[in-house]
Formats: sequence, structure tokens, C-alpha cells
Amino acid sequence: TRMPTAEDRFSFGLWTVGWTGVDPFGTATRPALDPWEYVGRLAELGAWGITFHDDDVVPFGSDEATREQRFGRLKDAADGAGLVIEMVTTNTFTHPVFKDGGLTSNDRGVRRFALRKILRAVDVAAWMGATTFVMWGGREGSEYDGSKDVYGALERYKEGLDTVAGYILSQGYDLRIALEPKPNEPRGDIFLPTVGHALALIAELDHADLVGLNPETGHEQMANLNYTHQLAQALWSGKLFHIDLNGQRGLKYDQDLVFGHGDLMSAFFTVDLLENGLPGHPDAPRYAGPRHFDYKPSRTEGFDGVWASAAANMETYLMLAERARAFRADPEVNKAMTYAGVTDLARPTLGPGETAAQLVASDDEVDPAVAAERDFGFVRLHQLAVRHLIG
Ligand code: GLT
Ligand code: MN
Ligand code: MN
Ligand code: MN
Repeated sequence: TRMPTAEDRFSFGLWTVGWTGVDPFGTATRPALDPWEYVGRLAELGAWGITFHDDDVVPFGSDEATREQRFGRLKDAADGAGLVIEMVTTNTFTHPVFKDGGLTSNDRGVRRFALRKILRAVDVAAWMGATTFVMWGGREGSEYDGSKDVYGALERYKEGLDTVAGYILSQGYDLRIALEPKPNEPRGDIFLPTVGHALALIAELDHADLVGLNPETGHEQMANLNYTHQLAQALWSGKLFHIDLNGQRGLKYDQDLVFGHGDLMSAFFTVDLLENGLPGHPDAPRYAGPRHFDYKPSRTEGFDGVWASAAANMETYLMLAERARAFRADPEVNKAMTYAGVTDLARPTLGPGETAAQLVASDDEVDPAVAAERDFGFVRLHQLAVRHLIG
């Protein structure tokens, strides 16, 4: 596979390569470097961009001067390495003050604290030139049903998002908000557990245009959902603002494996969608944003392993992109797709101007017994995908 280049628009969270390996059962297995120390190496590997939480760069509670100095130093390092800071986000989950959430904490003082922290991170995002502001509400949720007024929590979530979006508009920032769903972990149940839930909340917002999604592979898979379908629905809604690519194997804790190291077949179709768009819909919205990786280099790895795993994300993506292109270009695949009726779904079910009454009265009804005999050939089509994937 060729080396990744800036045109591929691969980006990494500083918290990914910067993860020290702390988990609920063990302490760090690697030292933390300063945030700017990750930048040069990512650029060398072929990344185009970086992303970060406010607290990844400036320790929680730092004074104004420290913020200016450290954010400025990171920006200089990114500029120097030719890396774009494409997205910035806020940490409203690590500090114990957020133990019952930020925007939806039962404690109003905490809610005000969280909202202020988010708004200050929005200013940082604009300063860094980021165009996406991710909001992952990892602590917004509960363990005990009786402890949370869910109606009120959704009202407060909306209030918070309306306030942040209104602030972005009033400041004239070129920024869009991307909500990141997750079903559980660290909370027993997290609000906005899936893409669908987040879409439903967005529809109720005052500035819905400014708010979209940042779906993560493993998060949707932790809800036993099909990640590629979630991406497709977000695209259909015009809400696929950003993505977090990684790997997950089944219903267990959030693994954050390298992209493709979980469900490889699903990763193939994710890349097929991102690179080739929806079959039969040349004019449908396409994802044009960064290919952002949100993974964790396993805690068994030293620094060599950290960089090898960062490279692995990009290599896997590029290999899958090559194979997905060949898949779509293969005449046998196109024949199988036609046979399967894949592109026929693009045709409206009613004729132009046809009414429900006309449909009921029409005499072109299929014989259900005959239609039921149709062979769709889905398995053969899928095997062609397997052939392209394995080579
Ligand atoms: C945290 C989480 C990720 C989110 C990050 C953005 S933070 O690492 O596990 O899935 O994308 O807040
Ligand atoms: Mn994850
Ligand atoms: Mn995560
Ligand atoms: Mn994520």
C-alpha cells in the first residue's frame, strides 16, 4: 500500500496516541508526553490533522496565562509540522465534578460550570482554526433509573446545545457541532445512546442546522448496530459532520481497537460508503470530512507499538479503499448488484403524479406467488465482496 498523504485527510485525537494505558484495573504502562511531542511523528506517518480536548493540552483548572501559552505552543507545533487542527472538543467527563454529568448533572452549579467550560473550549476551537466541535456526553446518563429525571435531562441537554450553537452564531465562528452517541461506559446508560437518538434530539433544537453527528464505529457496535447503516442514515439526514473510526469485537467494553481490527467486513463496507458513496445515488450527500481515528494503542505496546498502531489505522483504511474501489468497478459485481435489485431502490415506488387511489385501482399488481419466487442473489454478491476483500 502507498504511504498516506495530506489528500487522504487522516486525523488523530491527541488522546489516542497519547493514551498512557490507564484502565479500571491497572495503572499507566507508558509515560505521557507533552501534547506537542506527538505532532511531528504523526505528520511523518502521513497524518493530515490532529484533534484534542481542552484538557489534553491544558491541565484542568489552569489559569489564563497557562492556557494561552500551552494552546499557543500546540498551534505552533501543528503549523510547523503542516498539520491541521480540524476538530476540538471539551472534556466534561474526567474530573470528579462531572461524576453525575455536565450539561445534565442533577446539580445546577455543575451544569453552569460545564456549560462555561464548553463555551471556553468553543473559543479555543475557533482560535485553532477547527471547523468541527465534537460533544461526547460520556457522563450524561445514570446507573439508577430512580436517580434521573430523564425528561428534565433532555430539556437541559437541549438548553445546553442551544446555548452553545447560539454562541457560535453570535461570535460568527465557522464551526459546527457534532454529537457523539454512545450507549454505555462510563455511565450505566448514557443519554443519546445511538445515532438515531441523537438525530431525534437535533430535530428539537433551535439551531438544528449547526448540529450534526460524530458517529464512532465501536460505539454503534456496542449497541449491536450496523455502523455503516448509521453512517448512511446520518448522510441521508445531512448530518454526517465527522467520524470516529476504530475497531470493536462484539458486545463488551469499549475496545477502541485499530480500525479494521474488529469487524473487518463491516469496516470494508464503511470505507466503501465513505469512498464510493451510496450505490444508485450519484447525487446523494457524500462524506467529505476528515478520516478521523479514535482508537487506543493497546496497553501492551511501547512507543514503537504506539506509532505502528497509528500507521496501521491509515494502512488498513487505504487497503480497504483500494479493494472497495475495485469491488465497485468489477463488472461481475455490477451485474450481481443489478440482479439483486440494489440500485432499483432508487426508483420511486409510485409513478410520477400517481396517487394512492390510483395505485389501489391500478391493474399492474404483481402476482405475489410469482414475486415470492424471486432469487435476489445477495449471498453471491456478498461473496464477491469477500473475494475483493481477501484478494
Ligand atoms: C473519549 C471518548 C471518545 C470521544 C472523545 C471525545 S473522548 O476518549 O471515549 O469516544 O470521541 O470527547
Ligand atoms: Mn470508543
Ligand atoms: Mn471512546
Ligand atoms: Mn470517539
